[in-house]
Amino acid sequence: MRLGIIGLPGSGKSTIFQALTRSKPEQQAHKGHRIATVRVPDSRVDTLNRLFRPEKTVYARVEYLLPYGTKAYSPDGQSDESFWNEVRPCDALIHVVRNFHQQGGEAPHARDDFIKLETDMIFADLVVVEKRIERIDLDKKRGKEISAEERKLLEACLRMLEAQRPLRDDPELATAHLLKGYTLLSAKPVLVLFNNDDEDEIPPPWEEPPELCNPLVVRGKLEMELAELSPEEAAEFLTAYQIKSSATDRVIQHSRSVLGLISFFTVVHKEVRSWMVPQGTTALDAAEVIHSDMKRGFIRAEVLAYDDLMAAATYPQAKKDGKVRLEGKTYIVQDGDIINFHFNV
Ligand SMILES: Nc1nc2c(ncn2[C@@H]2O[C@H](COP(=O)(O)OP(=O)(O)O)[C@@H](O)[C@H]2O)c(=O)[nH]1
Ligand SMILES: [Mg+2]
Repeated sequence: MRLGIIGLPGSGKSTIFQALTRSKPEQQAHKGHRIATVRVPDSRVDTLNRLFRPEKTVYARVEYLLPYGTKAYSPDGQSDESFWNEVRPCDALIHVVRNFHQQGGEAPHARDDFIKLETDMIFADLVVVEKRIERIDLDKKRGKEISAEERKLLEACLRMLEAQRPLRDDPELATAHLLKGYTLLSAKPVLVLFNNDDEDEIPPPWEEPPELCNPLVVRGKLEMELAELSPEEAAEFLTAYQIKSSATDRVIQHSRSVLGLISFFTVVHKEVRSWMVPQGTTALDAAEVIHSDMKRGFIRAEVLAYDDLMAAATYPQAKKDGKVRLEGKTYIVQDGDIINFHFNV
């Protein structure tokens, strides 16, 4: 899962990237976007570790992408597309909105800032969709075969975007398979992070919030300082500022639920490992996440639910209890499944 960090210049993207990924500040010489991966904490993996005592443990990871470009607005109102192009391949976006006071005193105007970037995103999609429709119509005129279904979907996108609505408001349209290749920005799930002052935990005033995108309040600067501390110092810091869990954990857990992701586990070759896949993933597609050979040579999946393992205490006991099931290609993987794929290539 790759999450792209977007926001107006000065909203705190770099600060939050550093907080989330515990990475170093930007180097002057660095050109291009930055990517850092972070492990997804999961207490079930810790428990499996105690039970199986593997030599190696691998946690599922999320990737954060910090664009290199900035969303600058030139005086003629032209906006630079390179910023958007950097985040197009991401699965979801984290929209950082300034809700802290700037040095010198400018008060935050979170709502306006949010709408400004949101509008820009919708416009960027509109350009893509219009161009594509033109192209299809031209092809049709020339007697080429076109996809009427795709044309219809694009038309539906056009209507929404022209009404200034992000495509994510229509989940079916936003996830339509035929539109995947266009990497439309407003179709991606969004998490809004209000970047607050150190002493402030309150979301910004918002009279009529748009269908707001899973907002979370973080204190970027504070969290960045927290990320630089040793675990012992961090624990003291958390208590002092009454922070229950760090932004890193909250953002990950939140993204998981917003994106509808579930975890399954594998215990093989002395390795316990967690994997994240979208809800509704079949056993066959889950196998492919591990290795394309596993999908190609798929025979069956041996599945044990995490809770059943906990109830039985050991794998052999769970097997005796009849809790270990053999499932086929179309089985829908459930959160917490421990899966042993049988395959042959
Ligand atoms: N007070 C305060 N300042 C912040 C916070 N987050 C970022 N800043 C400051 O705002 C400025 C812009 O932050 P930066 O992360 O570079 O924003 P970017 O342009 O979106 O990458 C820097 O001077 C930061 O130190 C915050 O949560 N509180
Ligand atoms: Mg920056």
